[in-house]
Amino acid sequence: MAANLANLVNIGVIKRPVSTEGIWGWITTVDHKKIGILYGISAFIFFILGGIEALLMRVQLSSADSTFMDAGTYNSLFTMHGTTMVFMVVMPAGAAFFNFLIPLMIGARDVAFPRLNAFSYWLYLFGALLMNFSFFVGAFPDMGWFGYAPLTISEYTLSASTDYWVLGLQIMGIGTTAAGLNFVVTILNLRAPGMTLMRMPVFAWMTLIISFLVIFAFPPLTIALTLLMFDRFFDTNFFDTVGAGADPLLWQHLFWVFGHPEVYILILPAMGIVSDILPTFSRKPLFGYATIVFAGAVIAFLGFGVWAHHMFTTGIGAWAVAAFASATMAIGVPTGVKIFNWLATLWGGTIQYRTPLMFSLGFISMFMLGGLSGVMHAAVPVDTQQQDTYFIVAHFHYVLFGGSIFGLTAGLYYWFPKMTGRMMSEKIGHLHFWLMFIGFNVTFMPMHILGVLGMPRRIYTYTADQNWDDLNLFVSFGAFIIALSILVLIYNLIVSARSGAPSGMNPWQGATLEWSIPSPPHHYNFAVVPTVESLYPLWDEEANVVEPPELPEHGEPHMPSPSYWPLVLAFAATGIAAGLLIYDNYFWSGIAVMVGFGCLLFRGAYGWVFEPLTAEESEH
Ligand code: HEM
Ligand SMILES: [Cu+2]
Repeated sequence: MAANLANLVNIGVIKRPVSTEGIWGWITTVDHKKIGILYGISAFIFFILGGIEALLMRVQLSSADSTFMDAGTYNSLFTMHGTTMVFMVVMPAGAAFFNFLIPLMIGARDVAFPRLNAFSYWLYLFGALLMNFSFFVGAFPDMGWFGYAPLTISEYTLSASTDYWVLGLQIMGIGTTAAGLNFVVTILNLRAPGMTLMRMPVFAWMTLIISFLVIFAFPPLTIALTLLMFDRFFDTNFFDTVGAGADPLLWQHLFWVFGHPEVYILILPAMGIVSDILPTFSRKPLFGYATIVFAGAVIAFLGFGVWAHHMFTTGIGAWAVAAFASATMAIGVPTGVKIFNWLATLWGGTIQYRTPLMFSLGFISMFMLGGLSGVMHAAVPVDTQQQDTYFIVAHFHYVLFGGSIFGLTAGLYYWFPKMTGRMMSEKIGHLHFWLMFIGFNVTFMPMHILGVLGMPRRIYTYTADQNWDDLNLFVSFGAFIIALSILVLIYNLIVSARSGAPSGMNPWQGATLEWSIPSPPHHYNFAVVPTVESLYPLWDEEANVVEPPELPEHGEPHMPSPSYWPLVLAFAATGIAAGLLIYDNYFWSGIAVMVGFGCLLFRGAYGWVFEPLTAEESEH
């Protein structure tokens, strides 16, 4: 029955593609490694875009009374810079590592739902492109990355800017939620024989925890965005505080119930990466593996109970403030525990200062500073002074850039050989590290002082008599050092991908399963699924060398064929969103576009469901 239907679907329509080569191989891929690389490249391109937005802002702020840009442009730049960095850079960069690594680390051939995985990627890409498309129609979003009410309702938005923001985020959110489900199922069900939960690499643990965070944190955001969509397109009044007397805190609660867990979604991948890198370069097991794992779980759990620390000054009442302040201070404890564990791992180790370790050390030190200023905001009287000043801007860049970006960069240097089969240059890597480390601190350290001097965040200019100009010039200079460091990274990536020294299977003498197979891995990952007996399987082997096992007699393992449907579905979903944008100005055209793409969506879902597991042409 199913086979007949499948044949029906394939008659004369699109057949399940076979080839994994060339550009179509990438577009139709369902291979987790390729999807991971697609995520990585896309995130990197958006990183450059978000970086350019930051540089433009820093040019504007480098002197008092600057007229380089007007206030409206500045609003758009900080909004899109923040939104881009959070949703289009750090999250997908984390996803790049989950995708590439998780099946390799747990000894699986792919994720549980390979087509769903491709679907998540395309939704991310199309959602991000849709939001950025607003630039070309003069409607770049401009109400801040957390979109506070009532700034987002139609009366206070001159153009469709907020529409693009809402719809773009909504599309990306569907993809992220699907990815969260995919990775929970993958990690719980596809581990190799013998790999108990407590034998998983820490990165796999953090991925599992993040996936749960995504599943529970995204629904409040989805709800908030849906209500806002109703306000904007169908004239409801959920967030109209001025005209209709709506509660201004409704949006803030919904957003931060999502938003605080979100910051852990942004930092836990880096914590996982660093926890797996430190043992390799200190040549000893991670200190307190179980503690690090449980601390991660506790952070995630408590992370749902601290959201109102973003709302201390909104008048939520003394008891609420006290409870959220205490919960926020409590969350510092498991975080501190992790830092001690990392330091204890290094203690007494045979330390090799290779580039991945340098970035890991940068991560630990900078993230710690960001964590400390975070605990300062947990003290309510202090926060009341610091709220909306540059002290906050300094704080979150220490955790997001000093933490997430440094940790992710460590991962890039560490696993680049596995992805490409080539080593990255150590010399250029060290140069990159020192430029970025110095540039980062020159940029963001003085922002603490500017904040204490009273400089508010999100202002596009200031007068000379405030005496903020010297420090601001210094800060902007630092931003260009960071930009230089990124150019060095790009150079290193290109040169190393072309002509880096061949890496072999296990260039760093790593201990986890991904290092037991060729670099880059075969499309089926493992010729024979390994059996795992400890947390560091490769360190159990004599003399640290492992041969990839021979292929079994029946030849290469079967892998699912590529598919068009994930792309088609994601494209249709984005098309419907575009229809909604058109509907606002051209009612019937908008309806027509939505119906058209709705049909495509239906067709895509149908094709997806009845697609055979492997293409007819592929040999069985
Ligand atoms: C190239 C280095 C970077 C520079 C020079 C930079 C600079 C800035 C500046 C000037 C602002 C606006 C401050 C204001 O007017 O209030 C800002 C805001 C922000 N940045 Fe960055 N940034 C950088 C990297 C990052 C990274 C890597 C992330 C996150 C991963 C990030 C996340 C944010 C967020 C969330 C905001 C707040 C936006 C808002 O207020 O709505 N930034 N940054
Ligand atoms: Cu928070």
